[in-house]
Amino acid sequence: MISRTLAEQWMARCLELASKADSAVSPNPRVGCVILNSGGVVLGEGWHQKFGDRHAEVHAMDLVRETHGDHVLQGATLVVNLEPCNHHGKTPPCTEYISKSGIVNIIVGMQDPNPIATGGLDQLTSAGFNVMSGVLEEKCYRLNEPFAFWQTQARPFITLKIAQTLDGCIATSNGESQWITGDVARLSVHTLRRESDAILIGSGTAQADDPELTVRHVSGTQPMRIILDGHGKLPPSLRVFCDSWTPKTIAVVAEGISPMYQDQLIDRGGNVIQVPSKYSHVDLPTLMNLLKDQFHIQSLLIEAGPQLASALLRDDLVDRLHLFIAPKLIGNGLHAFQNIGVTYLKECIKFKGHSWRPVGDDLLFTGYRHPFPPE
Ligand code: AOF
Ligand code: ZN
Repeated sequence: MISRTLAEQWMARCLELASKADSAVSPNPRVGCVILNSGGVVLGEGWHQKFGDRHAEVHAMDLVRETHGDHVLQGATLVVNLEPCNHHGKTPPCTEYISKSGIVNIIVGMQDPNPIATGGLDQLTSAGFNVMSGVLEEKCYRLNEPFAFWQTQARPFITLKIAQTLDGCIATSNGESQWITGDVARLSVHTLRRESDAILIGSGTAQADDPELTVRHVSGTQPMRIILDGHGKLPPSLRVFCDSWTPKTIAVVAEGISPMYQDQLIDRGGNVIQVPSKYSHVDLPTLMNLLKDQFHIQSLLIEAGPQLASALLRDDLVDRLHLFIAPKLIGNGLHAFQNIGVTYLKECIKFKGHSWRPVGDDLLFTGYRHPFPPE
């Protein structure tokens, strides 16, 4: 068995491979796998590419066999960020495939939170494999936190994305907001989008920016586009209501509202859903439950203005915050947040497991609301 330090290096590679997956794998997890020979040299790599397809471990083993033949797996090490599955789902259990392969060492990042598929580690341990587990466990968990959340929660895992200046402004006082952050940060937003099942914006953002909400700067599966338009007042000419991705558009209006774009959007394959409102705004918790139940959305990226961002925080509907900070000042501009329910310092909304990463000229803060290990 290789050292823990080496195992961590290969696990980091598994996470890179897993990150190639976009929402095409949803609601399944993002998984990458590396296979090493008995001398610790890499024989092959695989990743889970599409819902219903081969699991990462099987993909990697198949590639090794095709390239080098069956015999090279004798005495090999398999590294994977998620516990190999132990169930008959759309594919047979990976544990079975591994057991017949000649592999002897298994290195795993995290246990499978899916109660139906877990048990692989115990199974492999009792079958006599050398097992090393919990390698880069927190990183593995954070990569698949939407998948873990999906197992127990009634709504999608929600990521809030904000782009602001050093002094917390997302626009000037006359509403100018394009662009606060630089090119590199804007590109990385497209990567965040391609990792999500759906992107949601409020009517203010839809009206002001007329965004396409595509992943055009990176290749990948187009996520669903959800437009919050409680009063149904947005113009039918907005791109999300008439471009080639309209089948991926869901407009959300309050109960009893039929917006002008309704027929046009439905004819083009899009959706209009009515959600009960509270204090003249669409009830966000109800909407979120519906997005899971009806549209099977596991990870939701919200690109919000101040009203929506603040409402989400008040309703405790933010699980991860991505905050881009540009090295600029605006002064008297529009602030990212309004009332978020904090009066006393002890009530501040705090983030866990956070990181700060330079992205071009800007800085990206990523923080989580839920602890690791999960409670
Ligand atoms: C994946 N890809 O690489 C791994 C998974 O219905 P199935 O047969 O595709 O099984 C899905 C479950 O298998 C999934 O929820 C997870 O618990 C487990 N592992 N799934 O899609 C993979 N390793
Ligand atoms: Zn599997």
